[in-house]
Amino acid sequence: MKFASGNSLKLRRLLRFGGAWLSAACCLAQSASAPTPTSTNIFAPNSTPADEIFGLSMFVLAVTGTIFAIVFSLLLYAAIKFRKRANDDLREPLQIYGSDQLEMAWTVIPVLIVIVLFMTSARVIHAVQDARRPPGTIEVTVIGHQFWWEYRYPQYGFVTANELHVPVSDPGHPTPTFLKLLSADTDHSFWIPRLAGKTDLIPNHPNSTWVDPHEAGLYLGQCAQYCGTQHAKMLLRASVDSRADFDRWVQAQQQIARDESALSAEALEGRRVFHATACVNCHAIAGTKADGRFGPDLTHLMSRETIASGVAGNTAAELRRWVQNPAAIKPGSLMPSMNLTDTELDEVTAYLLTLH
Ligand code: HEC
Ligand SMILES: [Cu+2]
Repeated sequence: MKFASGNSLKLRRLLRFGGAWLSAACCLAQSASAPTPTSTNIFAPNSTPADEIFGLSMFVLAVTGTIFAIVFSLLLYAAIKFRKRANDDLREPLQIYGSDQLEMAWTVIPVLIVIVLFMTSARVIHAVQDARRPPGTIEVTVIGHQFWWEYRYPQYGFVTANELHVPVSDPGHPTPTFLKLLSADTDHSFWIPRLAGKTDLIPNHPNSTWVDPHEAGLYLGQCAQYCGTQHAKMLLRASVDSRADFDRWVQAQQQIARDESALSAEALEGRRVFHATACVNCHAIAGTKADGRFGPDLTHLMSRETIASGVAGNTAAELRRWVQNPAAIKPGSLMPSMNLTDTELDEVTAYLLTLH
């Protein structure tokens, strides 16, 4: 069932305009150095769960808007028609007690309206929560951390961070991505408005949601649950890739063999510093001794466009600035400054730049 009718098309356009303003405000939250983000417009859904929720909210808005218009017009009519006039005789009007028809009407009609709203909501909740997983479904485990996202792809055997990749889902041959939502510390909320509704990540209570984006592109979102100081800088980035691009990305993420003889002297020195300091306790780099899980997996750091959950562009300068003092970019971040010397910073940065 689709709720959009001719009239709601106009409404859709109007809301899209309003939504553009909302999302413009939202984009300001993105750092100027991050790549150009695309819309986070909640009125431009592009995936089945987001479509369903959008349709339902338009339907509810239409019903409640109609009630509002009727009640407000009657109120206005009564206030004007029966206002106090100059020649008012100040006598009470005729009092009427009890009308079976009226009382029946204002009991039955609201009950019917509530039933309709209940049924349509239940239908959407069912469609979103109990969706079947067709063959070819991608499974991703999303783990919310203060203040970044961990993405595990158990089917493919790798872990990445902060930039989710999912394939486009062709409605004729759907390949949705199901997300299992977990938290490593406190409550977070996964919300990419154009893909699906908000779903919380709660410690010890696995939740799930799914997306089947209809178009390739970059979809942005935001942790929607206050989870600590840097909640506002816990941005979500989902890259929706064509099937071929997605497969290429998966293959690249699965690579662990790296030829360290090809590293420059500076990068080798950086590698030594990295492995000699606490970096290895918090970060994993597949194929090396670094297997920390407290911070983002850095195996393919350079395959990401941003660092620190979308807050800064992934460039040599930002990486150096980040390692020197994470709090300068993200106050309250749980990565400490390691007080490296300038030379060590240059070396570590050179090493990080080799993690393709
Ligand atoms: C106590 C644990 C801890 C230590 C030690 C640590 N980090 Fe981190 N690191 C983190 C956390 C947590 C984040 C995510 C911060 C955020 O986005 O809020 C992070 C983020 C990063 C990022 C950005 C990754 C991304 O994809 O966003 C890089 C690069 C990085 N750390 C490098 C290093 C280097 C190099 C060292 C050693 C000099 C180091 N870290 C030491 C915990 C740590
Ligand atoms: Cu959060």
